[in-house]
Amino acid sequence: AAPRQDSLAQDFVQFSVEAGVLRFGEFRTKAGRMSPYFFNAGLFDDGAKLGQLAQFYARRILASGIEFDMLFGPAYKGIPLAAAVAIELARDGRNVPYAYNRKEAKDHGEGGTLVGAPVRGRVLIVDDVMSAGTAARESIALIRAAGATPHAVAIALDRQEKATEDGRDVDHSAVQYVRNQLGLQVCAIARLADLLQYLERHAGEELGEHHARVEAYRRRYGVE
Ligand code: OMP
Repeated sequence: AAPRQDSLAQDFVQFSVEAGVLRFGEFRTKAGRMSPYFFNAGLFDDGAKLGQLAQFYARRILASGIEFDMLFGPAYKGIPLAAAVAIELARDGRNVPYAYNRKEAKDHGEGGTLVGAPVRGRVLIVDDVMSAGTAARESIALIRAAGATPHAVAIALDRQEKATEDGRDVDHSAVQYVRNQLGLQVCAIARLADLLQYLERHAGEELGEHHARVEAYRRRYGVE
């Protein structure tokens, strides 16, 4: 049977393609893989796009049933994300505190300086993309060091690919690691599977031509 279509995810993939955030070509990922697609959340670069993005996050977060006391946005890309999602959640009747970190402090070995609301309770990390999971581990350590509980992660895109450990591919994805080993809940607006479904829906069009390359990438680096 064909997998069920997730309409929020489909709408989000379409929005990302139209905004030029999700692009097709040849890109080198942080883990050094040559990817036929790349999601650059920094290109949600005007008020309207950032507002729409925040609506997608808020809808996914509220529908997930994940419980949280505050939001945390990891520097740099997570900062506007957490701020925008906090505004959107407040509009939806769920006003929660938010905080973020400075990167500079970490360079001086001070363990990261936190800005915004006091970091306490169950913290929901708002980030852009999870590939190998490096960024998530850093945020988790910062939140623990502040004496709070890293409880969940909300991301825009789960690339559903093998995480790396000491430069080698392992059998689980970063999201699976964060969920199963670190015990955090994770929700993603869209996943690689949704992107593939979107490209399949556009078979015969220009967009559909990327399906084979993205599918080949999934076979090589993807997880179930
Ligand atoms: P990990 O920290 O290894 O999970 O990789 C996530 C980071 O990779 C993101 O925060 C981005 O800096 C970058 N990235 C994207 O933004 N979009 C992608 O499609 C792929 C990556 C990536 O390099 O893997």
